[in-house]
Amino acid sequence: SSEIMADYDMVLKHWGPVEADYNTHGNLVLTRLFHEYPETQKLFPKFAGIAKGDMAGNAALSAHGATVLKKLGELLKARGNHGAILKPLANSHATKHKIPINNFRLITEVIGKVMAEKAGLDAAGQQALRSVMSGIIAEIEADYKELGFAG
Ligand code: CUP
Repeated sequence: SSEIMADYDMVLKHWGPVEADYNTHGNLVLTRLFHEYPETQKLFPKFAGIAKGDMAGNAALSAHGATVLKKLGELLKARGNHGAILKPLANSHATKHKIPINNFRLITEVIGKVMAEKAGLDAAGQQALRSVMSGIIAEIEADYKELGFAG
């Protein structure tokens, strides 16, 4: 358990540049997610019609990307003590947005790459992010199962 705390610390050490501009980094994350994994663009009906070339300037995309990164920031800062944050997120993603669980793994990879380029997260830091997210994703998955969402 001190290992996972070191992982939280390593990622949090590079969070400053991200939280200094959630909109810009959020847009970068979702634009890249939709370019690298085009099927993910269909998950959110309000984004399905945005042309690839228009993503960088799309305010709705920036706003949702900011939301995603703010949630991740809250989870990181809670350092595992995140039941009250994660449960409602998992519930809404199962019952309202219906986001299959693998998409959380895909967005984790993209966040790692964006943080590498914009916040200096190195290979060990990206591995730390994967470790932190793997625990969080396992909790989301357990919730999905309880709710009967195949995910
Ligand atoms: O909120 C929201 O919107 C979410 C966020 C999160 C959750 C959990 C964890 C972390 C974060 N989201 Cu949205 C998510 C996602 C998306 O958008 C996409 C893809 C995947 C995931």
